[in-house]
Amino acid sequence: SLSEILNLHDFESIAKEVMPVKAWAYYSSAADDEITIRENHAAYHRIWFRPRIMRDVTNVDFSSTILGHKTSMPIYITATALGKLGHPDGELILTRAAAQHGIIQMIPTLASCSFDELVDGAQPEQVQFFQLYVNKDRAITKRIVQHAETRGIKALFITVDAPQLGRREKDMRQKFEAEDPAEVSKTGKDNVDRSQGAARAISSFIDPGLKWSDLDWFKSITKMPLILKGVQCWEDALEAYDQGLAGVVLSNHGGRQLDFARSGIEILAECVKHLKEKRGLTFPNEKFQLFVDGGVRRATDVLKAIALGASAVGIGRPFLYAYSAYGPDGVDRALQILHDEFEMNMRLLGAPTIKDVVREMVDASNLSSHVVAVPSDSLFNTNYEVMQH
Ligand code: HOC
Repeated sequence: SLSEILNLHDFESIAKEVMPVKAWAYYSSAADDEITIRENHAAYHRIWFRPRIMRDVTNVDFSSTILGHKTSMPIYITATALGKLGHPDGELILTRAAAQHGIIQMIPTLASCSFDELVDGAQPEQVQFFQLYVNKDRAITKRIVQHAETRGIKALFITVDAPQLGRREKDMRQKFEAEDPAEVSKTGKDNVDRSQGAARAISSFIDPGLKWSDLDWFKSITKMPLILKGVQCWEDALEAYDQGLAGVVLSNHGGRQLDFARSGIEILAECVKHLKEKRGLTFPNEKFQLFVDGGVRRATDVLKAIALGASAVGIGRPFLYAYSAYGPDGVDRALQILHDEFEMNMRLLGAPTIKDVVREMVDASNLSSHVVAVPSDSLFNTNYEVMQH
């Protein structure tokens, strides 16, 4: 039962047992040998805490802001596609959970629910972001972006790590039927290859021709803050800063694109160093924000990212597993667990507020050592099993 679920890993183990194979294959799959998806999580195991003592942690407050908007915890629900594969209500479950827990949801381009359904499902003051896949037909992209702005979306996260689909072999072994209930409306029903999994069927419209100079066009069609999602080295983070963007998400797309891409948390450390050296920036920074996603399963993971300079951290798959296994109650429980973990770990760290979670509280000297870590949790075991087949 749900009361036996004690951490975010548990949802994954249960989801694997109860989800339809096709849905499990799509959500859990990652590129090639699934090395990066494991590294995303394992990298956090190479960072250690340096807690401070006697700092009056009777009350701890882990509320924060993301791009100037309040959040009850320094996390957001990141974009993931095809939400109805796991539950008939799909992403709407996440919209409601975000409202209930005071956090921000990033609406995906490839949601199973329509964009308007997810905006209409939000509370009046609820903040939502939008994740954009850029269409080969820029008129469509312009319409989507301007509609998002009109509907009150507060920031546009442009995905830049997917000029071509990574090979997710678990997913490729499945067929994605035309009548699948998770079918996304935007992609059209014809001329798509449905024989090799969901991702291939839904992604043919994405433009591999996207380039830096297109940013001027984006700036001309919207006033929303622009953030690049999928930056993987300091050079590109620096370029984004120089182009006047509001931030970057240091992400490898949940390990689903380029296998052997490094973890977001490792890229974070690199970006903080180089943006300080080359532009004098310190982090967290209100004007240019760094976000991380991939492999986050514990509040301690989030606190490590915050200490290293992230403004907030995106969490994706765990919420999909939570609602696939338990419906809305699962997501509620997942967020409650994170809440409890924040409270306890901030006390133990000696940080009464998120601003007190500073660089000196972590030892990241081994972060880039690329030791193959073998964490004994379900994320590792799940993928290890897959690799044996
Ligand atoms: C070529 C673009 O984000 C996923 C989704 C959709 C894939 C788009 C890839 O499955 O990771």
